[in-house]
Amino acid sequence: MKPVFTRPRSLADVTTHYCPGCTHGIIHRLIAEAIDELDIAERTIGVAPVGCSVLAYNYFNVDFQEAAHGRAPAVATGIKRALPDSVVFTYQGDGDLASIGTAEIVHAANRGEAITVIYVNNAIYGMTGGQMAPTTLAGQKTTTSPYGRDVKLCGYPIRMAELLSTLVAPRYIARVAVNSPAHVQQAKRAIKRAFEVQVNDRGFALVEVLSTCPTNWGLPPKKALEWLEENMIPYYPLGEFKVPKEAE
Ligand SMILES: Cc1ncc(C[n+]2csc(CCOP(=O)(O)OP(=O)(O)O)c2C)c(N)n1
Ligand code: SF4
Repeated sequence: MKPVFTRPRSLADVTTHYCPGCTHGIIHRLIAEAIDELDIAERTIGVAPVGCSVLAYNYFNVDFQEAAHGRAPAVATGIKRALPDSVVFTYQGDGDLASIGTAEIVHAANRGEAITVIYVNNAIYGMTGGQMAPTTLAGQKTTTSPYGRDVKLCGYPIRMAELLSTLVAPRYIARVAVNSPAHVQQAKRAIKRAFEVQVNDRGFALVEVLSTCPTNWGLPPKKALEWLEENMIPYYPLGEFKVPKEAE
């Protein structure tokens, strides 16, 4: 019988440490599928963040480098400049990219570094116990905002895809979600496109992926998928914010 669903070659055959129902695993799979389909595994180098995906280097069959918290775009810049034929991607949570690493991502995007950024927004600091992130929704309860995020005190949740889209240099910026089969298909297309932009020498590409954290949201996995649909997507609309023009 012909198998119709197999593990992508670029995804390591190991058990991950992610919590049951966490969608980090789906995003890993989509990245591995894109790498396989573009046949770039031999020249791909991932940059792992600090956060729940700190061990991402164990889960892909490609070369990897660990970066200090938030610094993945700076590390990726160095790798890509030293090895221009490589395909370099960062994998970063919202605490990593939109809080401690805000400067690094804004300047790497503004310089138009030819890297691919996979930005996982789960509206919370997962690894460290569910503290408020810059992306935590207004009124959302976390361990450091037990009465809900007060925007007067903490500001509004940051829409990174829109913010980075105002820069001239980035070529591809999109926001997707992985809470339903249809959204996973869209996410797959966007992630593959973000790698294609780099392979075709077109510069900086970023995909923001809305993801769940059932553990720190205090929800069972299925409810977490619904919470994402009902609460995150209205504030973080899905779509492509920057697309390379054919002539570019
Ligand atoms: C310089 C520094 N500051 C703080 C920390 C603690 N820390 C580790 S992970 C993390 C938050 C990670 O959250 P996020 O990037 O959203 O990823 P998630 O765990 O939700 O996937 C923090 C604050 C650290 N390791 N280094
Ligand atoms: S703490 Fe949250 S983000 Fe981290 S692995 Fe568990 S469910 Fe996923």
